[in-house]
Amino acid sequence: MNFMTLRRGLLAAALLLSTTAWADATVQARDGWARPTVTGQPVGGAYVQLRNAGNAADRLLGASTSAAERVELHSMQMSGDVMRMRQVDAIELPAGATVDLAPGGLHLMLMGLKAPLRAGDKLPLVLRFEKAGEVKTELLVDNRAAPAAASGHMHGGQGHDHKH
Ligand SMILES: [Cu+2]
Repeated sequence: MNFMTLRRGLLAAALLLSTTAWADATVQARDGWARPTVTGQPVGGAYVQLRNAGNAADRLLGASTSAAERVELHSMQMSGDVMRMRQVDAIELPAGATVDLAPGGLHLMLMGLKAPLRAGDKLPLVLRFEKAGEVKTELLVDNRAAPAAASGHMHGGQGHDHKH
């Protein structure tokens, strides 16, 4: 038994101990997309909507795609006048919550792209959750409008613009 198998076994045992966890461990991903990239661009932003339909909080711990060497979880924060992104260890997904990974906020960073992402491409994406385990979805490469116009989240008094 290797370490991963052992770890999964322990996880499964832990979930079985809390009576309703299995039935409620329903984490869904939808509307995954990524920005097109230009030749030579090593990284790309990717976004997806996560929903936890269960009664127990879960956490997104990581992701992977065959299109990139690895995927990082990033957040964006204002630092003075500049919007900066930084890597985070996990993205919390409270029970019953929907969390949008979207431009200007939490997102996935595809690191080490193997080829430029072209509009219309579909990339397989595997999301790894602490409790729900692996959730498979897809990223559609799509040239979407600027985030501030598309979602109300970043509106307000900040008055700063950023691109990511
Ligand atoms: Cu990023």
